[in-house]
Amino acid sequence: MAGSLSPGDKPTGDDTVDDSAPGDVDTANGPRDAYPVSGLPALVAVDNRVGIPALQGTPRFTGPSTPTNNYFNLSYWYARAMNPMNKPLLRVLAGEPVWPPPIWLMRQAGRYLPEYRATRAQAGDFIALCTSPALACEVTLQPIRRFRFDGAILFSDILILPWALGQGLAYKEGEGPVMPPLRDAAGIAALDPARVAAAVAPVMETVSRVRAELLAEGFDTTALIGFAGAPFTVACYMVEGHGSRDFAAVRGLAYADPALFARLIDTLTDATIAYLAMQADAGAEVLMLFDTWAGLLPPSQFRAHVIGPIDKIVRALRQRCPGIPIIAFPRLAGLMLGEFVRATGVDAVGVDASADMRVAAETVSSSVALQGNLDPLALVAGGPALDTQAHAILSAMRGRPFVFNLGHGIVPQTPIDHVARLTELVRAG
Ligand code: 1CP
Repeated sequence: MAGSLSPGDKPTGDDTVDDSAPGDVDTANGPRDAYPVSGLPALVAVDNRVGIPALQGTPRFTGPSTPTNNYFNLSYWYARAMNPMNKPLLRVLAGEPVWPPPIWLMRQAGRYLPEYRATRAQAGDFIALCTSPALACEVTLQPIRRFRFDGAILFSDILILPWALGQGLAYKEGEGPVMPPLRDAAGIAALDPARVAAAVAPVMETVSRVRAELLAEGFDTTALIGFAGAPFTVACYMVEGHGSRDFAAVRGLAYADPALFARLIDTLTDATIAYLAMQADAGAEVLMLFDTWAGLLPPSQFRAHVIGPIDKIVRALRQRCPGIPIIAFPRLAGLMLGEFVRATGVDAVGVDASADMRVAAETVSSSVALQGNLDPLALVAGGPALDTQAHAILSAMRGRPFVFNLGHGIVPQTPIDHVARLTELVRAG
């Protein structure tokens, strides 16, 4: 786009402004130099929850390129990018049945991308990657540059919060996260909420950078998703000390010492409220809670340790960050899905691949968006299996607020061209 002012270009004064859409960029050529918008992250943070009235259709100034005209166009483009109604994900989360539906994929940044593996190698350690704003911003944007997803999810991990509370954490190659198991009152008392803000400051800087960079690279329809693990799932790793199939230690502790377990869940609930509010202040436009292991619990425990804390988090965030949409993913909730949504009042619910989306649609009020639920292994398989599965989800969801996603995270062996095929197919409606 020589001769035009596009989001990543620095105006030189001798550009002629063409009439291409402000968001048009040639993403195939990779990132452009960021437009020098000093102070933008601060602006983003302030404006985030205010929104700007609909500007769609506002004519773009197409006269000669002068600093004033370029400023006009840049302001228009900025206003457009700040307008939530230009972002299909935000429209769906506000209850609108946008079609074709927005799409993003859980774990969309990760090992299936060679550029992720390169940045990961550069960072060395996984925690170093999560706490380096420049590198974490880079890996957040990598899948957006390839697929222009409608949601960009902050690159971090659900275990950064317990790490910020003071629990040890390491990521071992081929083994996943490991933490010293926390199973007694002294361990829980040692968790220190006062150290969280300083420990997660780099994550907040990443949020602000990603928000500014999305704008600078022309992704003005992509919404930034901040996230945390839900208290039960985070407690699973903290008590067990590592991943597990059944998390027997945490489930056992919840029965054996309910008061102690409640103290852990309460500490995590309060810390999660603060952590998510910080992300909203830093520029996240959507907040998501991952409750990966919710489905391990029988109904009474599900109500106590999944619905209870998430309800408290949602109510607190409605007060502290009014207007910010909240998605929850209570994986394998099964027959508890409807009660979960009614009791927590989330704006959208992530549905795992075990659920039939038609049944989910009957269970959940049509004002609440559904998100899901393609089997990640159908994405690995590609071909007719992928097409058939994706079309079945689309036809079940047509006419209601819906966000296309996987039923769980993308796996490392996923071929990149299958992701490209899926985005094409979903965007064809
Ligand atoms: O590079 C590597 O080898 C590390 C792999 C990795 C990645 C890419 C881990 C370790 N975490 C992440 C990023 C991550 N994790 C994101 C942001 C990126 C994105 O989505 O694009 C998010 C949202 C998470 C969330 C997360 N971490 C969850 C909830 C969602 C889910 O997948 O169920 C859970 C359970 C974790 C814990 C965790 N962190 C990492 C691993 C390998 C695991 C799973 C451990 C296990 O139980 O086996």
